[in-house]
Amino acid sequence: MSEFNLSDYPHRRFNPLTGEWILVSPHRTKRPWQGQQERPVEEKRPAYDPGCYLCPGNTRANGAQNPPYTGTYVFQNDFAALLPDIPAGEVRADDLLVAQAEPGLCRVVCFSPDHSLTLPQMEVADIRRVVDVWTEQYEEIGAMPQINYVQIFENKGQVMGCSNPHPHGQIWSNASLPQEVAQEQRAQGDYLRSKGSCLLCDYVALELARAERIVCQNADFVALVPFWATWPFETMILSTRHMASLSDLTEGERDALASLLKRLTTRYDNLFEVSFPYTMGIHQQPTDGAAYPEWHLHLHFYPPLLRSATVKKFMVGYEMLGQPQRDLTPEAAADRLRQLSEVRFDQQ
Ligand code: H2U
Ligand code: ZN
Repeated sequence: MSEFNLSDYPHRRFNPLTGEWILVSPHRTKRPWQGQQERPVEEKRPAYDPGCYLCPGNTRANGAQNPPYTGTYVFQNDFAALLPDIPAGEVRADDLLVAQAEPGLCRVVCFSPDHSLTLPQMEVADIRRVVDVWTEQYEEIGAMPQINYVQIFENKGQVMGCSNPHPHGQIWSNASLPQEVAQEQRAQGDYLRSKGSCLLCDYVALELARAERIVCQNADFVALVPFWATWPFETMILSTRHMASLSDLTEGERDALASLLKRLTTRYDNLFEVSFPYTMGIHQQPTDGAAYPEWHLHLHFYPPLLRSATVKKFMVGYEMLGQPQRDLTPEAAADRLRQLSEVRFDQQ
C-alpha cells in the first residue's frame, strides 16, 4: 500500500469556516470521464418580456408597477419572508419549545433592465453598478436599528428554485445572525484570538502559495475552489486585502470584483455550455455597530451541477444523516475550471 494522499484515498476534510467536516472519495472518480452527453439548446430570451414581473414598466404580482428603469432597480419583496413591523415576543417551554419573533426586511435587486442577460453576459461596467447597489443596500439596510445582518444573494436557474430568468438577486436582512453566518463568525473569531491573525487572510495566502485550487484572480480578488468544498464546482471569491464588508472596497476594488465576477461566471457557463445554475451569496460583517476585526469579506458560489447540464448533485442519504460527501476532488474541480475559456461559449 502506498502512502496516504488526497488524490487516491478516502478522507475527510475540515472546513475551518464552519467547523464541519466533509467526506471525499477520490477513488470513485478513477473510472474514465465519459465526457459531455446531453446539451440542452439554450432558450433565447427577448431583451424585454411583457409577461416578466421584473422587466421595466411591467406590473408585479401585487399590482405595483416597475418604473422604466435603465440600470439597476431595487424594490421591497412583495412576498417578503421577513417583515419589519411585528410585535416582539418569544415562546419558551422547558428549553424544548423555543421560538423568538424575528423582524427583518427583504428586497429584490434587478441587475439589468435587459431580460435576456445573466451576470456573465453583462458588461463589466454594468456588473460594477450591481456591486455599487449591493454596497448601498448593505449600508442603507444595515443602518436600520432592527437590522443586524444583511444577506445579499442570487439564486440562478430553475434547478435552484429561481422563479424568473430576469437577471436579479435578493436581499434578506434580519435582527439575529443567520446560522451559517454565526458559524463563520465564531470560527473567524476563535482563529483571530488563538493565532492573532485573520483566518481568511491566512487561507488566501496559503492558497496563492500552493496554486492548486485557484481558478482565476486579479490584483484584488481571488476565485478558488475551497479545500473543503462540498458542491462539485463550489467556489469562493475572496479579497486579497483584509476587509470586513463591501463598504471597505475602494473604487478600484469594486471594478476588480465586477471583473472577477464576470470571469468566474463565464467559466461556469463554459463548463457544460449552458447558463450555469448556482446560489451565490456575500458574507460580510454584521451591521449591529460592533467592531468585527475577524470578519473577512467573501462570496460563496454553490452550484449543483455535477457531470453535465442536467446531472446534478443531490444531498441525500448519508449526506443528510451523516455528512456531505464528494467524489471529484476540489483540486480536480479547480483544474477543470482553470482550463476553461473566459469568453462565453456562444461568443467563441
Ligand atoms: P427568486 O430570486 O428565487 O426568483 O425570487 C424572486 C423574488 O421576487 C421572490 O422572493 C419576489 C418573490 O417573492 N417577487 C416580488 O416581490 N414581486 C413579484 O411580483 C413576483 C416575485
Ligand atoms: Zn424581465
